[in-house]
Amino acid sequence: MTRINEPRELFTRFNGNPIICASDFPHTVNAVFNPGATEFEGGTLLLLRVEDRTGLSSLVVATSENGLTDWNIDQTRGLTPDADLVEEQWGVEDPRITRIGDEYYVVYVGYSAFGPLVSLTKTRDFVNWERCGVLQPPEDKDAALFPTTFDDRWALIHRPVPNMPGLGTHMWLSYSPDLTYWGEAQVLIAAQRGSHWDANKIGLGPPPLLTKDGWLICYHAVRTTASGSIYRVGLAMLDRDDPSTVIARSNEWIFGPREPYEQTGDVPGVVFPCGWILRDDGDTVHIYYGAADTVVCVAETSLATLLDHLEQHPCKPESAGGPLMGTIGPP
Ligand code: M1P
Repeated sequence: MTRINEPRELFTRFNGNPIICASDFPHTVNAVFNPGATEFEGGTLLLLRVEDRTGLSSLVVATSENGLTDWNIDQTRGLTPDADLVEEQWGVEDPRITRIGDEYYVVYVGYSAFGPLVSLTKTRDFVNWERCGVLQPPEDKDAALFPTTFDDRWALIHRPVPNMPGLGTHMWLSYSPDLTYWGEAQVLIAAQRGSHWDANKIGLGPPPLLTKDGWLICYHAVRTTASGSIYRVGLAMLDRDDPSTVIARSNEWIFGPREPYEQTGDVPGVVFPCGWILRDDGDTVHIYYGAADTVVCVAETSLATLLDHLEQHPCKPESAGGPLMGTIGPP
């Protein structure tokens, strides 16, 4: 039976959701959410954001053979904030994992006393880490690397926050020859204005996924209502050779909070994906997300469905003054 007001969504939630919660840990944990995801040693590895009751977060590994059930939390693997680093003074959060060769590059939010910033670390085994430093100063979040270079430059999508109210919070793209020095910063996708689902504040979800049509990205948008914020997810496509060129952007959100575990928790009304995996059949996509900043969940879709949706639901230029950028400037 269809429930009242049940929207048609492109993703099917796993009926065993939530797949990981605080009570799965042997010690006191406040919340576990916003995991990065990758295939690792023949299974699925999640890098969980685990917030303890001090309020600070660290990153902990969980693995599963089928990516859905029987999660093994491995507290010997993960990234603990380095108390000697000012950029991790208040914890590490929201990892995005990009595999490059045999290494896993993890872009994460370092919570410094000067504000949240974007940091990079890399690993081969999720036990030993090589920190690569701060990529973007505060306030900046929601960042991930592309797995390839463009004209010998690495590319990073990130989300700086302007320190003037009312200007919106948008997704940016920056390049680097060496993963240390970043420049050529440019707005990639601007938040819309007014009543659009993705008005005012947006940010990247999982790392870009290469498809036949280009780099598929999903991003979250925050809608402010009388009852609080709603975090929903939409799609965009970037040119395969020039990721600064946005080919398409969906005009509607495709995944939003609905289930009780998404509506109840520390921050109700939040779905926040940081990882997705395209399975070996080349079509099945598992998206891993934090729900209500409290638990970890997974949903499934097919790549063909996402590509088709993007094609069928383009953002109309006139609705935003431009499909991609036209929202910047005076209201
Ligand atoms: O509470 C929802 C999310 O809020 C922040 O995301 P953003 O800055 O993109 O709005 C983050 O703190 C995130 O961890 C959290 O899930």
